[in-house]
Amino acid sequence: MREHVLPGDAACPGCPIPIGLKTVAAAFNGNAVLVIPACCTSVVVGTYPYSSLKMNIVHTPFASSASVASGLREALKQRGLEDTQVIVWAGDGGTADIGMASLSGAAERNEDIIYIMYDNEAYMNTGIQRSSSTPIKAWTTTTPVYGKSEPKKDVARIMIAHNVPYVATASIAYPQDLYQKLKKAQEIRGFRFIQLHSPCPVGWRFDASKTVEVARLAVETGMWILYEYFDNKLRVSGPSMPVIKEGKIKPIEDYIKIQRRFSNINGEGILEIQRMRDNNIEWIKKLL
Ligand SMILES: Cc1ncc(C[n+]2csc(CCOP(=O)(O)OP(=O)(O)O)c2C)c(N)n1
Ligand code: SF4
Repeated sequence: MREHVLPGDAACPGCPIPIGLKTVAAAFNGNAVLVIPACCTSVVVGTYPYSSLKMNIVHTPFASSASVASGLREALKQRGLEDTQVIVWAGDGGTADIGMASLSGAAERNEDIIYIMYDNEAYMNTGIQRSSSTPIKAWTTTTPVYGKSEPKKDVARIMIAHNVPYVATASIAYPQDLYQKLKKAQEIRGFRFIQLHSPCPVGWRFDASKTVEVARLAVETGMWILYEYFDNKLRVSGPSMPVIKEGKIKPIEDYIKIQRRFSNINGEGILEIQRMRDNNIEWIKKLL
């Protein structure tokens, strides 16, 4: 993977993006075209000929990534390049908000593409603005001081409702799990969606050395649940098994207190987050 993800990129220290990109490059051995709408990754990988990612990249306008990917897929098919994967790599702002219409259209048409939403839960590149994927009570520069009033939009669930062949959630704390999911997605044709939880030290206000720890705590506290959905079945992934199957779950305070974006939260706010987490777990359990 070193051949594809080069050192010396423009990411902030502790950025989750290179971890995700390394795993993608390893899973596809570089045989992919990455479609990237405006986001931190546009800056991290840079533009030709100075790109830090040695893969084919198409930088797209914000709202059109899934449409551009659909067109690329068709063009590659016409040239007999069926094995080259077309992958959208987009942030939560570009996916849950601005790209939602083209994403929904591509999913409904069952386009033969892989869509990866790396979810750092805000618009980081333009200065930590709230997205619809920002969790309830989290601070951003466009939320009240006591945090966001609305709950996180569940894009993976929206994709399941589109009846696409493959939907998964993943985390940068578990690259092997992500790798296996990318390999699974590679075996399947049609629309595939992966939502990758990606804690951002700058926007979430934690020390740059703690990115993987924060990501792991999200899973261990049940705030982020890893699963796959295919053949009309939901399967919980290994790292989330203790939470879902054995009820082994860490208190949400372990996750919340390590990040300063929740520093103005009170007891009622913590209970509200806990209710959301418990509802999510119940939803997963009903589908097992
Ligand atoms: C149509 C349009 N509106 C706004 C922008 C400015 N812009 C560039 S990156 C960005 C934030 C992207 O957020 P997200 O998709 O969550 O990715 P992140 O920056 O967090 O990696 C915005 C608003 C733009 N490039 N194009
Ligand atoms: S703001 Fe966050 S996601 Fe963006 S480059 Fe910096 S660490 Fe990475």
